[in-house]
Amino acid sequence: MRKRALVTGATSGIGEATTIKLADLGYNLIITGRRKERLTALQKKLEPKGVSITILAFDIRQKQEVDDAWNHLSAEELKIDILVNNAGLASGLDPIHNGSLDDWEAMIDTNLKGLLYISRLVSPGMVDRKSGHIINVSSIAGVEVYANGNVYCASKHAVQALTKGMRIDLLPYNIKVSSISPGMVDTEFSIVRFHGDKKKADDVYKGLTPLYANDVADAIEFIVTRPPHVNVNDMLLMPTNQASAAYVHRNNEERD
Ligand code: NDP
Ligand code: 8X3
Repeated sequence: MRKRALVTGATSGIGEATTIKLADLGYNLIITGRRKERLTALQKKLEPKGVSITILAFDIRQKQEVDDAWNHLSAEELKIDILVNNAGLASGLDPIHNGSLDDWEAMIDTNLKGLLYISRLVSPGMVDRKSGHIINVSSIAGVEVYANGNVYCASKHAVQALTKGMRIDLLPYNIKVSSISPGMVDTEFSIVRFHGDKKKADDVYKGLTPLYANDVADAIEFIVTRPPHVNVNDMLLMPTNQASAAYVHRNNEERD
């Protein structure tokens, strides 16, 4: 029987690339995000591969929406082998004294509370079946703090702490818990961070070759294909042009 994975934030970037990768590996999928039309397009693209794709469109910050979507799943769909907690965002890049409370709440509600809402629903089934794998998409921002990254970095540091806590709590139940911590990945991330300002977003990746969503999906493929006795605790994945959160080399060469 095919295994099933649930990927949050599958409408773009890392989540979309991971969904495609997992479909290629033969997983049935439950894909989530707010933009239903994108989920539907992905479903149409992947179903010809012979896998089943279930769409759940909801705002992960709204607990009631998350619960309602969850209650639509069949008993079969509730058996989730892999959970990829990917949905997330940075909103704004301001010093702490100028920060917007709305931006802060969006990041905390999505990156932290949303991840918790989903994990609280999915993990009991894994515990009952004594198997499962949770992969939390963290960031270099969960390992280092950089100027004006304050609340985004705090939210990803919290993801790192939760990953460790989940691993300890789920240890008796044969459940793997991993995190992946990428540096700069060229997705819609910076467009969202700069509230739709495409020019500012493009400047983030100017003159360097960033990671692409598929590079992160490749790493997630590595994480999920280890043998049963091996768990990848955390994987830090950086562009060659980025040494740390703050040190970036812009060589202006053509991208790979
Ligand atoms: P994208 O903006 O391309 O994708 C973000 C995804 O999260 C979208 O599918 C979006 O779906 C979903 N999402 C955001 N807010 C909500 C919400 N309120 N409810 C439901 N879904 C939501 O960015 P990335 O692919 O880059 O980001 C994916 C993850 O990777 C994030 O957790 C991010 O922090 C992390 N990351 C990104 C890096 C980068 O440089 N790009 C580096 C390190 C980590 P929709 O808008 O349809 O709801
Ligand atoms: C996204 C990468 O460096 O913008 O998590 O924080 S960074």
